[in-house]
Amino acid sequence: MWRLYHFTLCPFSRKVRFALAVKGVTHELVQERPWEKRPEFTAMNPAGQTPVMRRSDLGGTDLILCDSVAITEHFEEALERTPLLGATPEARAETRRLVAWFDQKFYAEVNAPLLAERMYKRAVLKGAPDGGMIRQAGRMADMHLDYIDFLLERRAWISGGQFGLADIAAAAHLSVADYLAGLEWDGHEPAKTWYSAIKSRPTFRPLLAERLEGLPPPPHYDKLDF
Ligand SMILES: N[C@@H](CCC(=O)N[C@@H](CS)C(=O)NCC(=O)O)C(=O)O
Repeated sequence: MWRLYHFTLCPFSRKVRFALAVKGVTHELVQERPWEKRPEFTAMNPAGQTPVMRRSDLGGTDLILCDSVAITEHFEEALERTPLLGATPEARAETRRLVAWFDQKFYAEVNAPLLAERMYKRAVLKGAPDGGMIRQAGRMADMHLDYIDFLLERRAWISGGQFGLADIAAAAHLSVADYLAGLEWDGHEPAKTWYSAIKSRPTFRPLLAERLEGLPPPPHYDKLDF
């Protein structure tokens, strides 16, 4: 059985959890606070970052996978069922471009500042968040929602013609920003319709049910009609 070392509000962990659920990979969850830098954790991943996956029941050396892209691509290669990257080289390039968009651009411009100000400063350090940083993250989030609207006016899913890994990455990152009250959905109908469909999936519901102690999400967070 696989173990996934994750953090509830880590978007990269959420991306892996959603992908594992869609592909039907059973796993146990271990909650890890990466900023604590537990020696046993950094021994598995020298980068000290969630997510990490470990399998200890193979006999011999444990198998350890680190980094959300390496993990999701590993399961794409290892399991043929429910392909998530696309049917052609061009489709796979587009899916990978958008996974990188959310993992790099959305994370840097929206989730990293929101996590620093609303989660780490407030819930861990018990300090006051920087309002200017939060407002700037909100402005960037709005531009990202505009871009998602633009894509969904031209294709059925963010990945392209089929649901895929770019939808999973987008949903993982947006769900964290939404938990941290960083998204204003009004005026973004295509994005809203798409996210409502994602929220109704049984493979995504467990993520929406989870809470971080002392940091509740806004009331609309897990509602299908928001
Ligand atoms: N490229 C990595 C990024 C993972 C990442 O940045 N995880 C954050 C939590 S959301 C973390 O562990 N940060 C602690 C650190 O960087 O020291 C991936 O895709 O898995």
